[in-house]
Amino acid sequence: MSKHTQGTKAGARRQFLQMAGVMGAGAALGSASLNVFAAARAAPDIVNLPFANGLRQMATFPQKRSLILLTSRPPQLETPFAVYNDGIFTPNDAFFVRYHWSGIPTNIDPKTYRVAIKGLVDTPLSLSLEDIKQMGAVKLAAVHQCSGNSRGFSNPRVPGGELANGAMGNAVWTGVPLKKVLEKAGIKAGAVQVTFNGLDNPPVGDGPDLIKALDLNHAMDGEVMLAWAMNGADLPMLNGYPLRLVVPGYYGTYWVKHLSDIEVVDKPLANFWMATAYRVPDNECACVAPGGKMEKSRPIGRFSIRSFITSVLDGGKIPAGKSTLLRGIAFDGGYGVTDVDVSADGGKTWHRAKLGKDYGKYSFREWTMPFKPAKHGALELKVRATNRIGQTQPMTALWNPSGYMRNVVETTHVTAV
Ligand SMILES: Nc1nc2c(c(=O)[nH]1)N[C@H]1C(S)=C(S)[C@@H](COP(=O)(O)O)O[C@H]1N2
Ligand SMILES: [Mo]
Repeated sequence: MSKHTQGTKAGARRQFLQMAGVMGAGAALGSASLNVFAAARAAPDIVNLPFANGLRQMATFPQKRSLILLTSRPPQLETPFAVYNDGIFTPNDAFFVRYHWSGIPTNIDPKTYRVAIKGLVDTPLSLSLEDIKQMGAVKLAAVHQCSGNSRGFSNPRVPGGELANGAMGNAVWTGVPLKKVLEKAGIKAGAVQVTFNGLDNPPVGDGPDLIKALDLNHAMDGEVMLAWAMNGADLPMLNGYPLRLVVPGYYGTYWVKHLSDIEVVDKPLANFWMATAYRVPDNECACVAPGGKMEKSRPIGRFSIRSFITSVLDGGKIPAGKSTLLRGIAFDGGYGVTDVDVSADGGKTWHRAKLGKDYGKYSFREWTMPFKPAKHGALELKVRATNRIGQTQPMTALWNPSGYMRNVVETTHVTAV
């Protein structure tokens, strides 16, 4: 569980200033006022994520409240964990941000914006935002989560953005099913996959542009959508304005932002982003022995099942001899969470929690459990979810070389006082 307020603020600030001194103050502090987002600015706060090198600045970017800054070029922002206790849907201004390249669009005219539907289609299309919206809107509650969410906890540690648990969020997405758009264009025989590109680009010519692909049957499942709104408002620029792909139950790497080109192709896309990056061990657990290598790999797919306690954070206090309502969230890759169990003795005994309102199988699901510690002292709270197909969370963390799909049973240390 994230200890976002671990340690004293003054102590952390001192460490941060020392770090800034080592790096050169300009590199550490000046980077938050990047010119691609002149309005972005460092908010006067820092947090210490509970792993090595976990010191982060808080920063405010356009349309965003103060979020945890991982990098400013490209913008990578993490949601402070406390936000997940505010409600089952993550506010747009608190939603995490992740880009691979700093050549990102900062200003898109919705009148001239077009998305191309091309490749193996009967009728190539160039659709405006209005054209898309007029194809009919559907709404779907779905969790969006980066493959590397929680990577910072990997042990042994792995390369990549050192994230705590804040690279996830839940929203109601409004859009048109991709199926409808592809049917309008007409898919030709021989089609195998559909590829997706966005308006962002590598800042230098030689980096691989982020293009992702879905198998044709997945693209045509009627659930994958081109979304223009989340939680009832236009997508924030940093979350893919004016149109992004939503791939319910699948990791964020497929949720291409600022869509510009959708191409139907006759063979599997084998670019860097499909053939090299975002791959997991090709076995049941998507894991290898800690520190080991992948023998055979496959593209990352559906979310592993997870659950969190949100009502009390690690290091927190709850009253002894009095009932407290523990609360949290659970989600999975789209089969539907059926059970959430809570332990207050480090996993020896488990008690079934009550599930909250069901917003659909792709949404966060709230859980609650009244809990009355009999006596004062330290407690290890644990939470474990199970889904409709019997998937559950491991007691010890699974490991893979990219730190993807973390879903260990979380432990929240609290003191009954
Ligand atoms: N155009 C574009 N789309 C993208 C990416 C990107 O770099 N560029 N990154 C992907 C990854 S890895 C993630 S986790 C999500 C992040 O979406 P968000 O910034 O809205 O949270 O966007 C995906 N779509
Ligand atoms: Mo990601």
